[in-house]
Amino acid sequence: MATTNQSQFEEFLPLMAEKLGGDGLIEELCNGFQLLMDAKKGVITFDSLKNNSLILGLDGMSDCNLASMVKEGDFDGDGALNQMELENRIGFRDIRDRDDDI
Ligand SMILES: [Ca+2]
Repeated sequence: MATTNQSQFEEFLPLMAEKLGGDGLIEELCNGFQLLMDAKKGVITFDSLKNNSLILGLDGMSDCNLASMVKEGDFDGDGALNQMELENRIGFRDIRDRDDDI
């Protein structure tokens, strides 16, 4: 059912890497977690991501892509991303490799 979500998320990463550079992207996402999270819940939800999407230049992302980003990274199934889930989902080595290609 969620088979198409993966590719949407993967397309989003090089987009950000292009804007920020590989190292910048990692730094931004780690720091960005604090900015992107729902302050009450301490995790990133679809709503908090959408509300703060301008911070990371994601205002061009569709609701569908934002929802996929949360859903794909949500390993424990609580419908939100904690920091560990975010970092795991990003895959640091992947981004560094991609950055060389860009
Ligand atoms: Ca989760």
